[in-house]
Amino acid sequence: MALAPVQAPEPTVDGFVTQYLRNLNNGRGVALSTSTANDRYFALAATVRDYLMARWLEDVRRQRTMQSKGVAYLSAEYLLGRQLDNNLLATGLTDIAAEALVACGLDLEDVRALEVEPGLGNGGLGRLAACFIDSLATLGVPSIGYGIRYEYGIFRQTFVDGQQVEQADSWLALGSPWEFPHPEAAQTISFGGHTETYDDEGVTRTRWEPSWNVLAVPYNYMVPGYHNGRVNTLRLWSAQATKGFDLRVFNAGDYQEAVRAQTYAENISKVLYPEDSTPQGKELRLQQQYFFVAASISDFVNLILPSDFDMTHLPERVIFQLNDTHPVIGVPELMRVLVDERKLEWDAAWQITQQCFAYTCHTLLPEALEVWSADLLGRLLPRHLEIIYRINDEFLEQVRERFAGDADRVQRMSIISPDGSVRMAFLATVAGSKVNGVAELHSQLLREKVLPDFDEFFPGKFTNVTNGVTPRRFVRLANPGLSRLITDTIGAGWLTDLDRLRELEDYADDAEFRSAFRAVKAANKRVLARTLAERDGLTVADDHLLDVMVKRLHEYKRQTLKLLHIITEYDAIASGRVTADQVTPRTFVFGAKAAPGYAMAKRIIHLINAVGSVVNDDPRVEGRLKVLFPPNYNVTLAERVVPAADLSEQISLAGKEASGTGNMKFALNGALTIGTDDGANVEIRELVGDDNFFLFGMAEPEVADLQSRGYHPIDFVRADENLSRALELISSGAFSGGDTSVFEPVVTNLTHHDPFMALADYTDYIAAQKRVDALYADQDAWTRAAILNVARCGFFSSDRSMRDYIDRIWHTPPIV
Ligand code: 26V
Repeated sequence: MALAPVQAPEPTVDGFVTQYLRNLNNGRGVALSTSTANDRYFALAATVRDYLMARWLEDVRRQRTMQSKGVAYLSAEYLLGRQLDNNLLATGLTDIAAEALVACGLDLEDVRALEVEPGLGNGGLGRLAACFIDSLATLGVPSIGYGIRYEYGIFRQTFVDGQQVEQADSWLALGSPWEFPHPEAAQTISFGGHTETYDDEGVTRTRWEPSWNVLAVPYNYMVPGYHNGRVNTLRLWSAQATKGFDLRVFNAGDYQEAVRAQTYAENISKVLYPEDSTPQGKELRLQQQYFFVAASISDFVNLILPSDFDMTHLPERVIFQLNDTHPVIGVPELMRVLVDERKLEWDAAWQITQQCFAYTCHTLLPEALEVWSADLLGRLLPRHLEIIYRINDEFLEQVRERFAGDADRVQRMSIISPDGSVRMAFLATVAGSKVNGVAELHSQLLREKVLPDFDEFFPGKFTNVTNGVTPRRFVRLANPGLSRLITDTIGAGWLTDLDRLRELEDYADDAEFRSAFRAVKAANKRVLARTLAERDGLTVADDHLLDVMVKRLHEYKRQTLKLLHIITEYDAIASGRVTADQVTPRTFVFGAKAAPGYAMAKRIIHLINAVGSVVNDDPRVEGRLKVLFPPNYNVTLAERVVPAADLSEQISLAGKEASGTGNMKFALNGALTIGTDDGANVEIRELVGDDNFFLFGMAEPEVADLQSRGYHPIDFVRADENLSRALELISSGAFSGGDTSVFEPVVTNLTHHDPFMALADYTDYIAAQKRVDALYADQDAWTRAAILNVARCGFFSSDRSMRDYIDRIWHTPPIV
């Protein structure tokens, strides 16, 4: 008999029902009548999987046998969001599934609500990785995503008396129907010990004698392309103790120690670090990084490539894309594999390695660039430290040759800093074939301010790829109403060719289209209102301007500036200078998690909640200003908030936000942006036009100028009475029941040593908000501008980002 792979079930309602009941009975061991909600969700997920399986197996087989080059995306984070809806959409089965469930007496809405999103990322960087793998599958690029299967993802945020309290995110408590574990294919990953040299038929080689090992168990996830029958793989690694290690200790009679060792090993993939942008140099984090990178490189080199593969041809088969510095330890790891294991000459190995890596930088904050102490590296990865030293020695030798006598430059460019630690961004830059920033401004500042010596030394190495977002999740799934309107107006096809949104420009002046567009926005607000009512017991008025700021809480993002605007509006009413009916009715929505150790960020969260309580409860406001702060902002909530928003707040200090990707999601869903000239805001404004964007604040050169002249916040307080009143309200205890101490640190920070100069942009921000009010008063003009935002932001599809990576960095043709 022919051993053909499985066939997909019939894509009909009957076929779906049959397969669904089979999965419920055989997979879950329950009858429909005795099933739990979780059983019904698992069976549905399994059924969708069944439709993807044959394609997946075929694509995996092809990627192993083909001779062409593929991308291995290395990322410590993937902020995936829920999978069910996305996979139904990709397969085109949404309607069939809905009908099939009705036939079973069930409701798709109810069943899909059971899915817990895998929060395996902190914010923009992790969500970007998720958008990229979606686009790679949709474009049909041979690729695999590698990362860590954290047992606990980003913490669940709750508020107690307005203050953030973190809870463990046990997303796997009920299991996940989307993963395929392969314990039999585990890789052994080593740590510690020492190195020694030995004679190998006249050649001196180095051997690493590690002191302990863990197992890296792969879990595979399907990554379906949109309507193209392609399914790529995301492979996340989970740490497990090796048997041998426990046994040795166990035989020595110390059972407790054996169990402790096991726990130690399994800790490696236990929890996602919730800090974004302030690396802490923690040993466990370095273990996580090496763990997943070593497993991934070995997986590709030893398992995906044929066993007799000639490593000198490696660059023709793979490019390892480094998502920030987190996977950069892969550079010395590949060198170790090539030199110590495959016995290549150092120079040949270095040639190969340099072609096999490329590095994306996602920040400009100097404190966010990772460094590892030589001490820690030497203890955990002694061979890698040696390799890094040699890479550095040879590199600095070249620098000395090119710039004889310039000792200063040599020190500036050294991968090893004067205090002896390893600068991972420098290592990535020296090793990578390309280095890219994530928006035009960011890439420019990266070249000019962060790594200018390297830009001079490696002409042509630096490039830009502006970020993007997947329109499948963030337009089609999140905003079905707008999607329908677009398709009815310009036809299908835009979802995989987002530039076609341009065709909507003509309709901005069409009154009928504008009213349909407005109706969609109103419906989305009602959906959000229902979500927030059910989820958090919050009420959203449907006649308010919805003004949204959702992103991680960080001083550089300046949630405080948004707060000062709210307080100023409130103060105008509370002091009797205006009556409530003279302000534009607005609902301010915040979503933000603070890193658990970031005290100032947590205090700002407390302040937002405190201001919310006072403003929301003051009868003089007559409900015309509302502050809502639903806890635990995540991808699932983003999918409700973004389509409902009128105004998108992108107000970071110019030069600090590398790109932002929320800004793109809002613009594509017809919100107008109020923003500084920062990150991708710059490109959004260029595309949508000045009339359709509320620009305010200092541009980056002005920021630099003010910094060099000396920033004196008090000057700005003195110059603007509204600002001094708003600050005084906080100081006076108006939002803390008269207690003047609670928020004093926030005010002191803003007025004395705020590196992000929030007060310098206040006056201009308020002026820009007045322009918002004015335009909003003219609903036709506002809607026109919103439509033009949608029409002109097709550039921000992550499909375009992926094409840019392919053209500028990877040179990996899609397979058709
Ligand atoms: C750094 C660290 C340091 C160690 C602890 C864990 C951790 C986790 C993440 C990071 C990365 C910080 C950089 C980052 O997230 N950058 C954001 O990347 C987005 C995608 O390119 C971009 O849109 C945002 O502007 C940028 O802040």
